[in-house]
Amino acid sequence: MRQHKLALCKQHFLEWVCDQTERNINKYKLFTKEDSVLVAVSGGKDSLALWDVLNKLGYKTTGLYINLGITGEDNYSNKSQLLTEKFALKNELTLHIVNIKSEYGKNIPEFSETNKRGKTKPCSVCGLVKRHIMNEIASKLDYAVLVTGHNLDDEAAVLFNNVISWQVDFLRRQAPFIPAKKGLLPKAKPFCRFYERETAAYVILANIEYIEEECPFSIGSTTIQNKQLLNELEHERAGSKLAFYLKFLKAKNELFPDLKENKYVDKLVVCQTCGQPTPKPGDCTFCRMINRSDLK
Ligand code: Q46
Ligand code: ZN
Repeated sequence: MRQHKLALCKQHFLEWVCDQTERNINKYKLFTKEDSVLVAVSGGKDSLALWDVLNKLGYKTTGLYINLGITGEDNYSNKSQLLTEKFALKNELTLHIVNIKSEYGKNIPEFSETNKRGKTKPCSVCGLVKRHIMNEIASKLDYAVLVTGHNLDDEAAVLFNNVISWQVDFLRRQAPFIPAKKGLLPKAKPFCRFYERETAAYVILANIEYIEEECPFSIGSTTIQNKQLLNELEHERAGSKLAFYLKFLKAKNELFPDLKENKYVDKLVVCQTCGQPTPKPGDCTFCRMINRSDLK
């Protein structure tokens, strides 16, 4: 690992990932061994590696898998659900499964087709649906925190995108831990300092079966382009991706001296249909999408 000036054998690498995860959890005060933790699992390497590590470290975890109904050549959603179920069974862990087609009548591609103003990008619909379901399940079942497998490459790509378009509100909100407020469950990213190569190495060395194919909708996305650019930079200057992200976290207090106020969260009200937080009175965006007459 050029970025850390470190080389480890298999056994020590697996231990290193567990130790570093524990360190991140403590450093960013994400959660404790007493908290019930809901892990959002997609069947991909990051979320399965995270669930495995948290389980090994003795945290109280339950998985949440959302079947998005994405097919493509490899039947992406069904395959990833099978692998997630297999992992849960092997490790005797509880897994909640939500199938959006059975629950809400349409899958992600269908939701993205049926919009009054024309087609919406599948990833926008998908993000909205996932955020809604994750927050709903976590609050209903009383989990203390929702954790996701976002790694350093994901965080650096989002940061890069928000910087080049100066999305100040998004920059303000980007952090390894987002505290609870007004019906929004706390969210934590214990893997935010791991390179994608490190989580990939972890699943291979720990013998975890995961979905290797990417979601067909991710091909050519801005996030993937940003990741490629950052990988080129990383290739020239090892450690630059980590420095970009960590120095941003450090600079945040200076950039946003009023960081404790969160204008977005302060404005939230309760959705009249589902009871989840929404920025405007009435129905939230999710309920509007589900109830829109052209979807029936
Ligand atoms: S699953 Fe959903 Fe991603 Fe596929 S449709 Fe886009 S957002 S690319 S993490
Ligand atoms: Zn709602």
